[in-house]
Amino acid sequence: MLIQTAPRIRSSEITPRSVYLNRRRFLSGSLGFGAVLASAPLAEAKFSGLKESPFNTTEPETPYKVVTSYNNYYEFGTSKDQPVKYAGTLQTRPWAVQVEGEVSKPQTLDIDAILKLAPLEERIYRHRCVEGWSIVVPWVGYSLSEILRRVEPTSKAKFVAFQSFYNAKQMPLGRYAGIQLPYVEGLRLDEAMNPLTLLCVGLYGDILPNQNGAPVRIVIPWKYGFKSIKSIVKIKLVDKQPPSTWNIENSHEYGFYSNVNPQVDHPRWSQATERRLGDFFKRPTLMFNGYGDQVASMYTGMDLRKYF
Ligand SMILES: Nc1nc2c(c(=O)[nH]1)N[C@H]1C(S)=C(S)[C@@H](COP(=O)(O)O)O[C@H]1N2
Ligand SMILES: [Mo]
Repeated sequence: MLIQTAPRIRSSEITPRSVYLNRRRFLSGSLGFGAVLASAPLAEAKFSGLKESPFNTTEPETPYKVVTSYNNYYEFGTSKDQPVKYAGTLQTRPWAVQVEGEVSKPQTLDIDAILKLAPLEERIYRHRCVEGWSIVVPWVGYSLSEILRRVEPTSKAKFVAFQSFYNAKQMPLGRYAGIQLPYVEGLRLDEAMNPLTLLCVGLYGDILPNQNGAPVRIVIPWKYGFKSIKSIVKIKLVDKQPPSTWNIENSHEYGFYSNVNPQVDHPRWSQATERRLGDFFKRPTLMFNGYGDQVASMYTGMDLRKYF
């Protein structure tokens, strides 16, 4: 499913990593955006010695500037240019994530414990938004399964429910979001345990900017972007399919599974193609966003039109 042509020599292979990360950020920040360049921290990126992941795509990465200034984060405004302007009010310390529900060892994990729980990897994933655009992002994190294993799910655990932080003072635009907050999402347990499902704490070798879901989010590369819930404070293992924000708002248009599928159109537009941000031409969208080898077997025998 994931067809890779001639291996691309990444600059990371010929340049010391810290130099490369800073240069990459510098370059991506300098594409005509002087203001951002001035404010971008050019100091050493926070994470070093990141493990390379076998799941990395070799497609060109979307510039840092684009990934961090064209966002979807309704708590900080409903248009794509608002989160970068308004997410500064989010307080990411102290921060804890409660892991509870159908588990033998419930835990409240402080963000600093989360950062040290397992070796951090760089995961360069394609990310496909339900609205038809896509990006390639070098995320930082580790498999969510690392945390789920440690809390020991009971035999009743069938799904995982996630909840974002919500605070009206820090997120004054939340009341105009037009969706119920806090933002909630969910996965089937096997989807949550899949090694591709990332507990994400950074991008481009650095910590997550607030607008991208600081200090910790989930990234699920074979599903539409709205499944990748930001700024999480709760992970609850449950026995029934949990509610998910866009399904609550419009169950006709947004299903629970929301696997990227070029054959199942959104009621109001086609999902057959996508525009990679920065590209002029659209490209075909791949089944499971190109991650079929890793995930298709989880859906054998399921009617993906019914479970869209
Ligand atoms: N809490 C929360 N999480 C969220 C959203 C949101 O509005 N609130 N938007 C989702 C959508 S629709 C997308 S496409 C991705 C965007 O992630 P990015 O801004 O890092 O690219 O975040 C998802 N997670
Ligand atoms: Mo999205």
